[in-house]
Amino acid sequence: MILENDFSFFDWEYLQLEKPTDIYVKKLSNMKEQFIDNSVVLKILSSADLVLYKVEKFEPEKGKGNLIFSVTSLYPGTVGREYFFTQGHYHQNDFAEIYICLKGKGLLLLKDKNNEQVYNFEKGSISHINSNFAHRVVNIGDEMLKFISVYNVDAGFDYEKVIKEGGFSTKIVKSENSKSYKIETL
Ligand code: PAN
Ligand code: ZN
Repeated sequence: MILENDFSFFDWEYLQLEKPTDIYVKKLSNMKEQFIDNSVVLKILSSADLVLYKVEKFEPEKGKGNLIFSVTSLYPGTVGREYFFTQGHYHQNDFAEIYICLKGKGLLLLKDKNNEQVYNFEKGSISHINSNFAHRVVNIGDEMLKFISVYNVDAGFDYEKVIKEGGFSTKIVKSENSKSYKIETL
């Protein structure tokens, strides 16, 4: 049976989910340890906190086998030389995920215990993220980057496992002339 609650509406002009079941933001203060330069983080936080991204979710039903549709809006900007990114996580359970980029220019970082990979992720990109990989998106453009994700309600978020492994060692920073990005590995 299809219920009224199973429907939502996505505004393609404003790339916005109407009537989300949940909205949250992640700020610099929530992700302090993730950035390379702690002194820059502390300096920014001493005057103001920064919203790095907003997540809107449409999660009609919690029961087993159901899906979540979510839209992430990742602001453009840098902390020191380092571009804004989503925190990144493994899934707690063995579920893959689809990411679809609606707008902007970014990179998708995937990691497991031993390896990290970097992929272009920009308007039109579709990525099927295997359940074994932690995933992070970096905004390397000068406009908001927006992407849809679709995943199982039981996928779960394991941020701790990424931290225990020492975090993502791939860092995306501004190049010396500030005109493009470069990839550094810690
Ligand atoms: C996404 C992410 C979202 C925010 O919906 O949760 O982009 O990123 P973090 O969760 O890493 O802060 C997803 O991957 N869900 O599984
Ligand atoms: Zn995920």
